[in-house]
Amino acid sequence: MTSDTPLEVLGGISARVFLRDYWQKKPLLIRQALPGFQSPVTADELAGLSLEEEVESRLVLEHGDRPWELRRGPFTEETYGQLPERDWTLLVQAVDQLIPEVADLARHFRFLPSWRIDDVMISFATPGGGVGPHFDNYDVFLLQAEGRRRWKIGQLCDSESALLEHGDLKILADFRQADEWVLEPGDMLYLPPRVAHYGIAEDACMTYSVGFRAPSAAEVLTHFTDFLAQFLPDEERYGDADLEPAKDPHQIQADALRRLKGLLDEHMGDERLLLTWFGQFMTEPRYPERVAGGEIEEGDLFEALGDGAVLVRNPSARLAWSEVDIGLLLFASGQSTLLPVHLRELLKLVCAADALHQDNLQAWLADEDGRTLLVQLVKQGSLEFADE
Ligand SMILES: [Mn+2]
Repeated sequence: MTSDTPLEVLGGISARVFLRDYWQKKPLLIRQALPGFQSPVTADELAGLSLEEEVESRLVLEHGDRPWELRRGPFTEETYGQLPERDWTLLVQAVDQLIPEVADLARHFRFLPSWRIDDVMISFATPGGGVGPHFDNYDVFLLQAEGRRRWKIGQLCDSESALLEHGDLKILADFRQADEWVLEPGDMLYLPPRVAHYGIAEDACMTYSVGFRAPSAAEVLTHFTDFLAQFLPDEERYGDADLEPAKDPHQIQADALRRLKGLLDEHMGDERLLLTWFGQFMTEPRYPERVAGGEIEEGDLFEALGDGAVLVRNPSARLAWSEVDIGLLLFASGQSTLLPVHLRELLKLVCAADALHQDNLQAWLADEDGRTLLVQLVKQGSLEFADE
């Protein structure tokens, strides 16, 4: 399969054409992107998840204690007993980390970098339910999983766009409709960042939102400079050994600016550090407490593998790899490790394989660097034993 192969999930267009014409540019409605799609989660199971302490969930009631009332989970059985018949939505975040069949959806999006994917949020709405007209700063694929939802899309928004006076939800004061579709199970709508959208349940319905992450420019600058600063000793300062006699001692002259720019360029231009920071930042888990790991003896790990144990990626872990002048970098849940180039295939395996076991690890179990890496990933929590 090449990037020019027509993809059913993109309605028969290729990854190349999608990226060129739609990605981050304009919406794309894909009828029957996943024909025959059956939600692996029922509405009851989704409500069940929202009762759990560690699960991030919200309810939006259009006619609650106030218009567009937002409630945050965890909820109780009573919460659901007291809800009206219609016009409310339950949203549960990161269901892909809780239900493996939902995580499997990621395989349909391999034409995009996996480290750009944030999570799969699932929403269940009663008839008339919706969260109001709004925009997001992220790309999203909205997959209709059950029932029908009417999606209206509108204008391109930004932080200047007028919002309703509402503390909790960012609802647009002004929605200028451009298009409207009713999505049926298996249909999918791609929305680039900042396009106003408004989904209303036609009947009880469930929608999967495959959301992407992209750092803001402000985040890149503040986080990268914080990261850089840890490597800079206090004595490294603005220096002006080339100072010329001042014409006016009160004036900051152009040469001061030139020295500052030189200082910034010297550090900000370090590509290896930039990549290291970026890989760590993009693989930071959404819920770090779920990537805890623990102590394990190297001998015990390899004995278990020899006895048929299987390692899988922690569903809350994030992994990516890259290449630098002095070797390979593996990014695992916010940490980076510099590794020798001969581990390339192992890194790919760790990032992509459904399971790691004696058979596919064979070549690496005799390699000292490979063994060290596997132990490190288990201790760190990015890899764990599959429950049999
Ligand atoms: Mn949205």
